[in-house]
Amino acid sequence: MTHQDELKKLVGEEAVKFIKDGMVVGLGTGSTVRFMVDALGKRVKDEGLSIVGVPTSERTKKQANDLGIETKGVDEVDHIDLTIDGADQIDPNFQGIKGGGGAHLWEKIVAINSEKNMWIVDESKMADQLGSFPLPLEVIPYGSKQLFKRLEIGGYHPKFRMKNNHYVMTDSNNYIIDLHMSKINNSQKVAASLDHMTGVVEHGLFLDIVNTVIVGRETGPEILH
Ligand code: ABF
Repeated sequence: MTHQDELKKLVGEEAVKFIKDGMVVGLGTGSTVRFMVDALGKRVKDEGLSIVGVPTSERTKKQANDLGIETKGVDEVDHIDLTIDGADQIDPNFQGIKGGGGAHLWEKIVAINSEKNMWIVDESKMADQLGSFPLPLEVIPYGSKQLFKRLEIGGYHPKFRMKNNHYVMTDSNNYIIDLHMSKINNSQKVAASLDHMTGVVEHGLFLDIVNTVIVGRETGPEILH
């Protein structure tokens, strides 16, 4: 296991301590969350912990179900107590970029419907400023090439996310365009401009959403509120 994976496992296991019997828990996506769901499955199996998981991707749903964790869709529950998710980059104001795993639309839907949000990250995700991690956009395929041109003209440095020469498709069968902006000086302004672009379904700026961040460090898990 790499050092980074050890830090991911550390925070994944720490996060599970915050889950109480009877909770409805949003389950994020990504490799850090995979460690958390494994630890959660162990508690369900060993302690009979009774929770309902609300997955943010088909991948997470499968992992949870395979571990015997009951899951329901976001529209099948009347509330979500706590969502635990990963992140790609977090700035000192707890603003984040998510979507490196291609799941930020469902992640944001679950997050905004959660009473509390927690991000679990290894220390490499903490940054002084957002932007060096490319900002993901989920876009409707129809018209995406025209949108791409508008993003280029707008100085967003767009790139279609491809895998083996095919467009990466999201769980909602949309494309992803990553914006290589290097620095995001005003995240609220960038979010507002992207929100109004026809064809953009959702961007990966998660602003004023998270309540707690658990950072995996050499010295152990650092819990930030
Ligand atoms: C997910 O966590 C995504 O939004 C983000 O890309 C990912 C981070 O991945 P990892 O935990 O594998 O670094 O929520």
